Amino acid sequence: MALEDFPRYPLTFGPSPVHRLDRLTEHLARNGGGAEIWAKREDCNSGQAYGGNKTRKLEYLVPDAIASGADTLVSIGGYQSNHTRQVAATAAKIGMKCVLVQENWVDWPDSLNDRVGNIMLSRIMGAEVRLDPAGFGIGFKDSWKQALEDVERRGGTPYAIPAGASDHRLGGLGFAHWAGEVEQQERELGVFFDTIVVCSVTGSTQAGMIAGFAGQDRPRRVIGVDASAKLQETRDQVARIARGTAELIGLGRDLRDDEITVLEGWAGDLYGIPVESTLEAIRLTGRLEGVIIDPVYEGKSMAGLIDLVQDGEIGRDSTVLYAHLGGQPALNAYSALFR
Ligand code: 5PA
Repeated sequence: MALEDFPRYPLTFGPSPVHRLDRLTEHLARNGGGAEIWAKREDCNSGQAYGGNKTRKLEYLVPDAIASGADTLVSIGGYQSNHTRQVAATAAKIGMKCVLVQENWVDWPDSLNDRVGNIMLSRIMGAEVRLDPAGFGIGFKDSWKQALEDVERRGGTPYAIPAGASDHRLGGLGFAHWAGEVEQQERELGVFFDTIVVCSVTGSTQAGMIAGFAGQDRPRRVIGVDASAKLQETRDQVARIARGTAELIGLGRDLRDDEITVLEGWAGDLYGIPVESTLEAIRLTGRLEGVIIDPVYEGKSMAGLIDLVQDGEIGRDSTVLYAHLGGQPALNAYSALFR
């Protein structure tokens, strides 16, 4: 099967915007860099609850959910999960119910952590939100199985969406599609992005990109920046999903190990806790571009981009595409950082 053979339920506005970050490019050039920086904006890709990277993945899961006869989407994430907020929005849009297990993934001392931002939006959209004290982990959890069983016991039919919609057969398709979209936009803009920088945690965003780009004529680097502080797990997950997705869309060859790059150095010690470089990246991007990024994911990948460009690891002749994957609602739970 090819990617085009998989049904896609439109949840996005269409191709997400791509634009050059002029002042950030100039700033990095003054500080040792030289690469040109552009962004592709998944943070404004949809009219449902601010969109984000999961909205793209869900475009490929929704037809499967509908075909399965389900009436309830069930998923899992941290209190400030962007993913579960997008599942709630998707359920609302397609007229299904939604049950969300929200775990205490981040030991973050904000008394409104389980009330504002993403979790508030999910409640507004009618999701049943279940708080659970379990800590960070992207695997399968008992609380999640319990949620699925409860839906069945009530006479409903659940459709299970794992953390980040990643550990799912179709989880990589959204960003394989994204890769084709990039190629099309490059043609329109007359530019070629030799390097993509993307944040990785549950892995199917980067994995989908890798599988999608692997089928294109011109090679490029997809640099994943780990934000989970569990590098080996992230790497394994990206590699596994990239290979599964490549096979699913009929790439016709194995992915090489050198096509799978996940770097560490910007996550700090813990998932969800920003470090100095995260905060600097957030302030810099805000002040130079008026672009807002979050302290859990995009602030960490932007910190990676900044260092890689300034150190020359991404060369002066490069044209970089920063994948802005969304996530700003979580900022509301981090207000103490910006007083
Ligand atoms: C997330 C994930 P992947 O999980 O596909 O690797 O994407 C990482 C990522 N940027 C990057 C933003 C804004 C994200 O929300 N978020 C998760 C969530 O529960 O929100 C899946 C962890």
